[in-house]
Amino acid sequence: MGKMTEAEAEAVFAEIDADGNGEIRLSELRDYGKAHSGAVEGVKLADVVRGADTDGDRRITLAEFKSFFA
Ligand SMILES: [Ca+2]
Ligand SMILES: [Ca+2]
Repeated sequence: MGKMTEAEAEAVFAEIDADGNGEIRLSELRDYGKAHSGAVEGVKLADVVRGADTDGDRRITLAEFKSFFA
């Protein structure tokens, strides 16, 4: 999508990944969404889950996150 630099995407990923295990679970994304009006950098969280989770395991790795946002 090219909305962020890789460094920005990494910083946002770390913010959402509340337990720091290197994957964003849906519950982490939901918690983040509650605090941030349901959007990350203007992208709706529902679209993040649908678009960023390319292997369909319902978790978003840093690599998936970066390829979606950066
Ligand atoms: Ca996590
Ligand atoms: Ca995934």
